[in-house]
Amino acid sequence: MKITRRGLLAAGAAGSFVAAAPQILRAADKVVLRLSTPATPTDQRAVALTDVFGPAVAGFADFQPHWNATLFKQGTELAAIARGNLEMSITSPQELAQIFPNWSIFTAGYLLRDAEHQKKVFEAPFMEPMKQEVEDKLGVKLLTVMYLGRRQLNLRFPKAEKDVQTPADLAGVKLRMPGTDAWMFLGRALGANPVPVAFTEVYTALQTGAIDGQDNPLPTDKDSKFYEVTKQICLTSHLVDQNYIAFSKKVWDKLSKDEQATVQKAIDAAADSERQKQLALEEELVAFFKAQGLDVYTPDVAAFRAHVQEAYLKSPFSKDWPKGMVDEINKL
Ligand code: KDO
Repeated sequence: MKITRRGLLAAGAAGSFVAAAPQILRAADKVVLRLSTPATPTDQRAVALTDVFGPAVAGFADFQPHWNATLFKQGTELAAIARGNLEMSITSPQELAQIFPNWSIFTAGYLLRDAEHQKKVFEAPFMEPMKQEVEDKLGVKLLTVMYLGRRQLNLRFPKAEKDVQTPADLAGVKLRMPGTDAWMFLGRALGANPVPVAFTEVYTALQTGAIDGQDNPLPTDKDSKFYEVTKQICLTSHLVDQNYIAFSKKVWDKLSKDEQATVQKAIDAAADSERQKQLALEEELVAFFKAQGLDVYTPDVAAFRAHVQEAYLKSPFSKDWPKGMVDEINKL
């Protein structure tokens, strides 16, 4: 199913997705919270949701996660929540930007500095109108921010064959990106030739040579075993990647104030636990990948930063960014 911005917003504005939504599911008198995501069950976001979030809300909610995109395809989850067919997902600014162009600000490379900066930005007062618009027009509450990690280039060639120091070295490299405009733009801004591939297809695409490489944070490269089918990791740290926990507003409004507070506390605790684990893994994993025989090295990051930032400032995306927000973000 293709999500169109106009289609979704029209449904939201007319309230039709609310009217057409099926009854909120209840199992044994508990609210059913189905979450759909392409994340694997061993990914730290999944671990935190299963071990921290699920048990904390178990008094009134039956948390039912579906990993590996088995319930909804990557990128179709927001539409499913808006239409009342799903209660939760792990979304991203890249997905939100397809519907609300101002969210593309967070798809820009080299904007957020680190995990702490990312959390401060999500909680900053200037984010409120953006979150409110998503809630009002799409019926989706963004409950918390989850740190996915710093995205790094991960290629099939050994460094001896392809030494990537600057964006020019990526010319012609078929770099897999998730299939939205914002991700594809990031691939081009890095200097590569971006190819859209769903997350669940990346391992095979690397194995068969359909793509030359992909970008993800180190914990994802380990968890999804991309190191088995690649030869180098070039530490560009081009995006401090963030995910948001999306929650159906319709379901939220049916919860009591106490239940809402419990959900919020539980999801924040899950995000905190996940953030600490991802940060620790990012530290540890360089040694792991080297031990697996991969070349792991730092390129000319200043060259990548200059190239990527210039591409964004000149791009049509930046025209939709809320006025002054880049400065507000940098000030935090
Ligand atoms: C990916 O497709 O590369 C990506 O890392 C993008 C993220 O925004 C996030 O959606 C993630 O995939 C999935 O949750 C799978 O880990």
